[in-house]
Amino acid sequence: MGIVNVTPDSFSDGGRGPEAALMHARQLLADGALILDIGGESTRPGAEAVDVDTELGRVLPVIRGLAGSPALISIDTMKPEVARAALDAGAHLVNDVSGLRDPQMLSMCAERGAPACIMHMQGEPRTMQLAPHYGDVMGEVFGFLAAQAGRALSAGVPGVLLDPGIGFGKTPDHNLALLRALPELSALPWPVLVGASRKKFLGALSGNPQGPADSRDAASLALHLHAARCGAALVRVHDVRSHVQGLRVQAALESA
Ligand code: HH2
Repeated sequence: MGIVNVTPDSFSDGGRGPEAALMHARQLLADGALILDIGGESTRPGAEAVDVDTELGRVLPVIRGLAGSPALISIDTMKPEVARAALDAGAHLVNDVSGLRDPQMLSMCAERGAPACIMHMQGEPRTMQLAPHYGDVMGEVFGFLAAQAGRALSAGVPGVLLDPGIGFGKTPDHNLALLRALPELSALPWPVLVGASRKKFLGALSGNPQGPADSRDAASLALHLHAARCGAALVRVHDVRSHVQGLRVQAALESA
């Protein structure tokens, strides 16, 4: 899954208006992305929320511009109004970092027959990194995901992906514990998505704590290869080209 941020303020790869974002989306497809995740609101720690019209003004031209391309299109939003309009414009999947906690998002996905990515986040983006706290991080995160999957499917959502939400209300230790436990999440009956691309904790882990976000691509690939070995079905990434190469090599080694 290739990341297409149509935002001025994403922690990486923002600053593109709709036209430049559309060109970027086409490049990610040429690089081998299967799904494009289009987002018009940054969810980086501390980000301010944007209103529905602003978000729609960013994402709809990109989704419409991709009509007729072979891309599967995912809309990265927490707002049911944005998700609905994106589906009307041609999106196929709703990627909700708040994990369908809003009952209107859940019922809208069910009514529209749209599959959803359910991500775990403790709190909300503005404050989630101030003091993340868990009694039992795996139990709480995986328990939330399984419960939301059950709720969504029984409400009529046709399919779900589960995402542990790396960096969303989590310390580096929480992220690592969840990543080490991915085989447990993959053992549940739903496909798993992991999105750690360029996230800040990778800087410290890889001995590059001060570098810019795009200097963390090799670290991102190492982490996502681990996720794929642990059963993740999808990885959400900025640098599609290097991930396609790495995942192909890993798949070739495994098939031998
Ligand atoms: N991470 C981000 C945004 N959306 N969706 C899922 N399912 N999983 C993630 O880990 C995830 C996500 C944050 O990354 P990015 O879009 O690059 O940054 P920003 O939110 O600043 O636009």
